[in-house]
Amino acid sequence: MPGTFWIHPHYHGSTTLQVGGGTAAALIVNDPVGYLPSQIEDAEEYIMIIQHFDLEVIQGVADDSGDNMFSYTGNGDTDFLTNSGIVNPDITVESMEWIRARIIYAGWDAGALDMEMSLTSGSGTCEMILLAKDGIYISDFPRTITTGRIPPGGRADIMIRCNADDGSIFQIAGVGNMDMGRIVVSGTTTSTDFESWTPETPYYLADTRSETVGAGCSCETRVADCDCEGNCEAALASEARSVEVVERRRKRRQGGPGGPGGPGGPGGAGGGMAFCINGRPMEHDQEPINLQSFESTQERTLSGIGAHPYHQHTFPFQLISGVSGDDDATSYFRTGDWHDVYLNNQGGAGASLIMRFVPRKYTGKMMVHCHRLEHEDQGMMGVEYVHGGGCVCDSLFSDVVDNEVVGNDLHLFNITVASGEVTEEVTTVADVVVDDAAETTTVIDGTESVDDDDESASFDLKFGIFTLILAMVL
Ligand SMILES: [Cu+2]
Repeated sequence: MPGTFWIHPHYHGSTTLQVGGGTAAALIVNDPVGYLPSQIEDAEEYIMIIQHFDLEVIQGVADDSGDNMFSYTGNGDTDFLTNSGIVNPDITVESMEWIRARIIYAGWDAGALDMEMSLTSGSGTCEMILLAKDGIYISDFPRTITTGRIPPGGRADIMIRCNADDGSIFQIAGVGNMDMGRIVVSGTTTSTDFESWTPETPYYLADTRSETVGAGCSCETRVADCDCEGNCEAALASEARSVEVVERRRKRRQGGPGGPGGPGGPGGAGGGMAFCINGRPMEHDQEPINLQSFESTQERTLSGIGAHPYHQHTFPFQLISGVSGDDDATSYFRTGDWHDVYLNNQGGAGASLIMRFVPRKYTGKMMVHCHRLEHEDQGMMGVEYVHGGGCVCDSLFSDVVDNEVVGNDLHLFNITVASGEVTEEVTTVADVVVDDAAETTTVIDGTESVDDDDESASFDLKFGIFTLILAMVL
């Protein structure tokens, strides 16, 4: 399905520093001609890459990780948003003109974007109509929303129309009411309200709500601390690393080198500073959280999604139940919607969600992680594994029995790590050595634009100059 996506580096342990330091770009898959209703297709598009620069926090992350490349000299605001590289840009529209905002919240921190618009000069009102989330068109367009609750890492395509006097100004704000752009009304035109539109749905986004979940394919994914909660057998192989990661983090928090720390007992990694999924921190060649049976409907009960933005690679997932706020007329989240990142604190931090997806086309690893990237860097990341065998919850590599899947397009890997055996060195933020020679700087000129009838994936940056600083240490 065509839609709004983005790219960012993912070097484990340095993701916060790199994304929080500015490395992000839009990836737009254009709509085929005639795919959308003409009023949407004809609307002017604005790509809004929303980046949060909290320079003091990022400096702290750089210090924690031993990085000496990031630095800033502050003589003003150290905590602000940019909109495609510009602080609080003006977007000039005509009264009653529909525009399509492709909003990418290139977020790395805790909260949702919570985008809202308010009149600051003149008179009038603006509407926000949700069109798509995470690059997937919603099935109940047009849905009026009042708050764009885009989780960190999430995207939303929102149709915006202001009915206002000439010269009126609307402030767009997000992330704790910081400025993210102004809509300036100049001139007037005519338009009509949208009629309902249901997108053509590709096979991989077929509705899963009435599907039968595959045998044994209903599993838990707990985005939480490192308590193994009765699933310690699966977590045992990671126990030594879990303790190690936590000890290193504790040392950084204390600001000194500290001692080596004790090994701790099973589940002894707690202390409130550990970031795990299903009791395990991320590690190289990690045992899968769950094994997925290829082309079987998967169901996950996600916990922790009131506080941690859960992000899943490869396969978007459909919201099945437990969608907090679903009964609001203007809810950003609704049962049946598709997402690839989900954070919804309207049901409290302890809220949980049941979601489904079907692994098709690809087998092999499917990454999941918290999109509060400091959590991810410290271990709140994991891998599921799609294979030709059956589903196994809280699995180990030793459970991987069948890689012979017809249609496999992904590189498979042969894992020989037996249950309980630890063979890899720990790599944490503190271990990453930055190679100065690896730094490259790429500048994309913002004037580049791609015709609407170009169906290929394209970069299309409409606001000014956007600079990518790629400091990949691969
Ligand atoms: Cu988190």
